Amino acid sequence: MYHVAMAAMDDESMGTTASTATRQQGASRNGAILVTGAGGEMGHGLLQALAEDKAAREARGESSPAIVAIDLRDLPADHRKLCDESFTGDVCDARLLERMLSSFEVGEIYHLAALLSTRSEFVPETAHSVNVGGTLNLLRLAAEESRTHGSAVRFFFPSSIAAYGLRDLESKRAAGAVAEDSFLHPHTMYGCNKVSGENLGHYYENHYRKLASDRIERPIDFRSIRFPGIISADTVPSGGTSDYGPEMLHAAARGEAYACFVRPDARIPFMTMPEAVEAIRRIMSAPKDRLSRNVYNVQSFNPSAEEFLAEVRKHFPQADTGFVPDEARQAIVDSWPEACDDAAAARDWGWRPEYDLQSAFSEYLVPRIRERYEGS
Ligand code: AKB
Repeated sequence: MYHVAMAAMDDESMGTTASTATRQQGASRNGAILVTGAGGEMGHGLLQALAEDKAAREARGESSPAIVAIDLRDLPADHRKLCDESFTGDVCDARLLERMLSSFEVGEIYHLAALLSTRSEFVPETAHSVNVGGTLNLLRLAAEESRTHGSAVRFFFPSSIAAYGLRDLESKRAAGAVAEDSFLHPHTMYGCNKVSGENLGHYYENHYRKLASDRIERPIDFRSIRFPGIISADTVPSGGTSDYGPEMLHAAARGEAYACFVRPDARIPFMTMPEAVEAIRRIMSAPKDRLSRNVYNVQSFNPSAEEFLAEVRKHFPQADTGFVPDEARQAIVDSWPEACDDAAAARDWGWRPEYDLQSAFSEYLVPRIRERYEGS
């Protein structure tokens, strides 16, 4: 396990690094699975899953690619121990990616690095640069790697319900559970970035360099899930607009007051983090000929904010939670669907929720959260 700090380097230190990391001409590189944004909420769960799969393959005597992580910040130790090498830096930094490629031949990518919906609304152009520019960097890297090793690079792109844009609350309620090809007019830069990422993935898989005489067919195998709000017992998200769910629960568990920034009737789909990681595992291991599309919906439950609070209070009766709607953030939530039709994911790659709202609390969230905050 090595950690290579590549963040914010000046030319001298980059020079030093370059001398050791110049792409090995002719030497073989280690096969690798690349995870960007590995230090985030989903990154930890995904690294754990990948490390488990790697250990299982090695226990069977099978060779297994290295797990390589990139994040803007140094990975926490518990993340770092799950991967073979980690790089600190920006996925928009082509030189960082080049130096990673000097040691590793990438066959699979999980591109988690992104600015979420709320934060992106304060710096929309930066969000575009990170969310779309970073994705383009990784797609190009994948296509070039495919040309090098001759196989399609399997590419996971986490999209979001933010890709949808229901015109208003009445339209949202009338639409009910939306399917993948409808209402794709996002109201946020983050949502625009997710739709862009989905379209870029489809282009790189099917049409990359369409007119070039030396184009290669299908350099990547692009797979994407439009995640709903995700609730983790281990981490509290930041910068998202679906954060009110996890924030409300974690505040109650810590015995802290919480002012929920959406109305009591606000309703969007959610799932737990373990379910999200399992969904990634499933879609990425599905035979390509089973997949009828690149992008899929999933959801586990879709409570209103007041139904969510009622569930919180079953376990934390003292929860000091009020509703203080933030009009602007509420408008974002009102543009997102109240439910997602996930029949295609169920049919094509066996998606099914592990929990409903009640069991998510009783079997996963509350036991883990009590352990985290109460040590019980
Ligand atoms: C957000 O709230 O921005 C994200 C999302 C729904 O994609 N959690």
